[in-house]
Amino acid sequence: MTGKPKYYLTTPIYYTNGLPHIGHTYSTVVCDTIRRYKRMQGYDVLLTTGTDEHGVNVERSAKKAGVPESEFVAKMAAEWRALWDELGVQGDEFIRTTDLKHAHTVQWLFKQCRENGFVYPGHYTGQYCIYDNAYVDVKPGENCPDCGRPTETVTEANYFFKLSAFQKPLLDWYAKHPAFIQPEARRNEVLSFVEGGLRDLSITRTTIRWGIPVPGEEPHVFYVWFDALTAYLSAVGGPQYEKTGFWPADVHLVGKEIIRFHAVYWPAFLMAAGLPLPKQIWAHGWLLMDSTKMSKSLGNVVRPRPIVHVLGMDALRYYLLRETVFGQDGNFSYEALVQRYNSDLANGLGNLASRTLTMIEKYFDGKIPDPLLGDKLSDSEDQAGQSIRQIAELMTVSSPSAGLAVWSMENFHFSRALESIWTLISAVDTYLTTNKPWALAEDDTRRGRLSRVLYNAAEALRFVAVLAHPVLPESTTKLWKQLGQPTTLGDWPIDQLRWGQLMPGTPLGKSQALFPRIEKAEAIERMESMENEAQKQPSPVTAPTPASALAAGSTTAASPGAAEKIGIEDFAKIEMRVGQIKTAERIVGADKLLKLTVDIGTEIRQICAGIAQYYEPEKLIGRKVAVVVNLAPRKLRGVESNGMIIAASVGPEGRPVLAGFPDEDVEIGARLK
Ligand code: ME8
Repeated sequence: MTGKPKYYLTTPIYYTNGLPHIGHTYSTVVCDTIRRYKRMQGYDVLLTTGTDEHGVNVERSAKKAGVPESEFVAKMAAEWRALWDELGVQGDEFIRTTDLKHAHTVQWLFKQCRENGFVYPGHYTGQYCIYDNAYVDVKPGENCPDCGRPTETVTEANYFFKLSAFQKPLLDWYAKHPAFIQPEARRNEVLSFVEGGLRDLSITRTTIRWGIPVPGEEPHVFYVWFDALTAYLSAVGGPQYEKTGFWPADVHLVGKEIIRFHAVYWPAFLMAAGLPLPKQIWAHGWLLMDSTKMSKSLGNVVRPRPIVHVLGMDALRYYLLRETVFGQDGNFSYEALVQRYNSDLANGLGNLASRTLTMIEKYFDGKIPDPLLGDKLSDSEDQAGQSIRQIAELMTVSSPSAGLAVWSMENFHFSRALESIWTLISAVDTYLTTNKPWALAEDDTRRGRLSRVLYNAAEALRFVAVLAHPVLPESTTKLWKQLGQPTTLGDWPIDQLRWGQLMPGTPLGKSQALFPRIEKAEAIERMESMENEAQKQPSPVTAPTPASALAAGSTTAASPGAAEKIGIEDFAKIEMRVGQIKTAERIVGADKLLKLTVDIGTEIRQICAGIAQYYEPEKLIGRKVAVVVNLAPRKLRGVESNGMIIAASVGPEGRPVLAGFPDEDVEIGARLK
C-alpha cells in the first residue's frame, strides 16, 4: 500500500458480442486521460475496464461463430484488450464477467441483498429486447424504443429486487450529493424518472443458460445488469473491498444511454447490501455518424484501428477529446479528423517543436540556451518573452477564469483544456515569428536575446508536454525526451510545474518528427479502405490482419502504431514488381501528386504518387521503381491510381525517396520478394 490518496475510475464493461468501435474508444480514452492526469497529481489511481460476457446475445453470437461461449468470449476479450493496448490505455484491471472472482462477488452481493430483505421470488412477463438485454416498456408486438428492433414477450420465474423500496433513499441521496450525477441534464432526467416511481426489478433468469448461477437456485442465472454493474466491485476485491482501499469508486464514466442503470439500479443494489455508494456517475454524449448514434446493432461503426495505423494513437485521442464538448453529442468524420491532425498536430505542435529544437541544435550546439546570457546591446526587457511566460503559468492555475488547462482538466472540460494549451502553442509561434531567432543568429551581438527567445520557446514546449501528456501520451513523451528530460513524464507532478525548471545546458535528445504532415485525401482513402477490409472479416472473433493494413498503404512514417509482426504468408499477399516509368505529369489542383504511367511487364498502369514536391516529372521518365501491383485501384484527387510506388519516407517532413535498383539493370516485371 502506498501513502498516496486513492482514485478509482471505471469505463463501462463492454459487451463482447462485437468488436470495439470509436464510441467505446471514446469512453475508454477519456478514462485513460483522467487516469494519467490524476496520476500526475500524485494519486494512486486504478482504472478498471473490461468485458460484459453473459447473456442471450453472446449465446447467439457464439453459436453463429460455431464455438463454445467460453471460447468465443475469451477471444473477444483478448481483442478488446489488445485494442486498448494499441491506444495506450493504461487499464490497471481488466475485469471479465466470466472471471471466477466476479461470480463470487455477484453471488455475495445477492446474498447480502436477500438477507436484508430486498429480494423475493416471483414471475415476470414483459417485452424483452434481446439486443439491449433489458425489458422494455412497450406493448407486445412493438419494437424496442432504444434500438428499434423487435421485442419478445417473456414470462419466467425469477427473483425480484425491491427497487420500489429505494425511491426515497435515492432521492435523499441525490439531494445530499448534488454532484452525484453529471452533467446537470442527466441528473434532471434521472430525478424525474425516480420521482415518477420505481418498479421492482427482475434480477435473475431461467430462460438464459449462459450466466452466473444463483447458488442453490439453478437454473436461475443472474440478470445481466445485476451481473455487469457488480464488476466494478469485483475489480477491487469484491467482498474484501475494504482491503484494497479503492471502494467506493470516484467516478463511473458511462454513455448517456446507460445512466439509469448506473444512477438508479446500482446505488439501490449497494444500499440494499449496506455498501458505500460511488461518488459520481458521469454520463457523456454519443458519437454520431451522420446524426445517428454509432452502434454495433445498427452497423454504422468506425473502428479505431485504421485510424491508429494511419495517423497514430495520439491523433485519435486528440480528436476525440478536442472535437466534442464532453457531455454533449459529437459527430465523427474522417474529414474533420485529418483536418485536426494537420492543423493542430502537424502544423501546430509538431511544427513548433521541430522549429524550436532545430534552431537550438543549430545555434546552441544542441544544448538548452541560457536565458540569462548577457546582451552587449542595451536590450530592453523581453516583453514578449514575459507574456509567453505568463500565458504558460496561467495554464497551471487551478482557477476557472479563462478556461485554463489544469482547471479544465480537473473539471473534465477536455476540449477547453486542449484549446487553452493550443493558445500557448500559437502564442509561441507568433513569438518566434516576431522575434526572428534566425535573424538574431546572424548577429553575434544579439546572442543574449537569441538565447532568451529560444529558451522561452523550449520552456513553453516543456509546459505543453506536461499539460497535454494525459491526452497525448506518446508524442509528449517523445517531446519530453527531445527536450533532454531524464524523468518519466507520466510521473511528473503536474501541480509543481513552474516556469524556469528547464535547465540551461541540458543536451537535447534525438530529434524525431512528432506528427508528419499527411495528404488529406490519401489519408482518408487509406483509413476507409482498411475499414472496409475490416468489415469484410468473416468472423467477429477475427481481427483485421496486419496484411490488410499494408495493402491499404499504411507503411509510411505516419504510422507510428504499425509495429505488429506479420507472418510470411501475409507478406506473400503483397505483389511487388519492378516497373518503369513511361510518362509523368502534374495534376491540376493536387500539388503533391504526380500522375505516372508505369510499365510493369505485363501491362502499363496509371499510378498516382505523392512525390510532386520532390521530383521533376520529366526526370522520372525511364526510371525503374518498385510497384505494389495488387493494390485495389482507388481514386486520389479524382484521378484513378492502380498500384503504389514504393518510397522511403525520410526526415521529419516525411520526404519521399523512391526505392530503386542502382546495382544492376533489373528486368521490368521482376517480382520483389
Ligand atoms: O452497455 N458514442 O455495453 P456496450 C459514445 N455492457 N459512446 C459510445 C457509443 C457512441 N456511439 N457507443 C458505445 C453496455 N459507447 C453494457 C455496460 S456497465 C456495467 C455495462 C460507449 O458494449 C458508451 O460508454 O453496449 C456506452 O455507454 C458504452 O460504450 C456501451 O457499451
